[in-house]
Amino acid sequence: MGAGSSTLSSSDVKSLANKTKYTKEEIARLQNDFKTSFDKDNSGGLNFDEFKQAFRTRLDGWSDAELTSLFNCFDADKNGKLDVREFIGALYLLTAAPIKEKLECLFDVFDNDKSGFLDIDELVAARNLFSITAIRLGSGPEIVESYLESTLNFSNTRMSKADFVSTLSGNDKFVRLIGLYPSLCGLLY
Ligand SMILES: [Ca+2]
Ligand SMILES: [Ca+2]
Repeated sequence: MGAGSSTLSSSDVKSLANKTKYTKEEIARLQNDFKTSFDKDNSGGLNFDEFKQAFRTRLDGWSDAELTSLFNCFDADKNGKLDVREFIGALYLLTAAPIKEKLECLFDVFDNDKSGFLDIDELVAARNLFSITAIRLGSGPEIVESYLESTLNFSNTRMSKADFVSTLSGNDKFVRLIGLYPSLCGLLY
């Protein structure tokens, strides 16, 4: 790693373009934004604070514990910072990725004990965040509550990842409610 981690090789660009469907030009722009706007200390990676700053618009309302868990999902090589590949992967997941991929990541964030199930405490934490976020983004509290009651209710003592994903992936309503929609007006963020 080190100095090279804010630069992408041509095979990196190719594999990112494949996975994310970003064009090579978009990837070049993201790489430039990463260097000039987000990696403030020029370390070649975003530390936790830089990550929070970079995604503050979408993730306002998330607690530090939830953000840490999300950060760890994106930090594929577990070195405590997001290099440019991990950053582009994170941005893709929070915006343009298929709903299923977003939900799998969210499940991992809330499955605190990595048991493969959301137990009641974890489900409560997830519902709280989703509710706060959806209301902050302008949804009416009653609508949000009734939607969450019809999807993430507490009738089961625990919820598997497969249930979580299938329950919430029927349409894009959920990811829209919590702000993880593809960017508007052709913006990448
Ligand atoms: Ca990393
Ligand atoms: Ca669990």
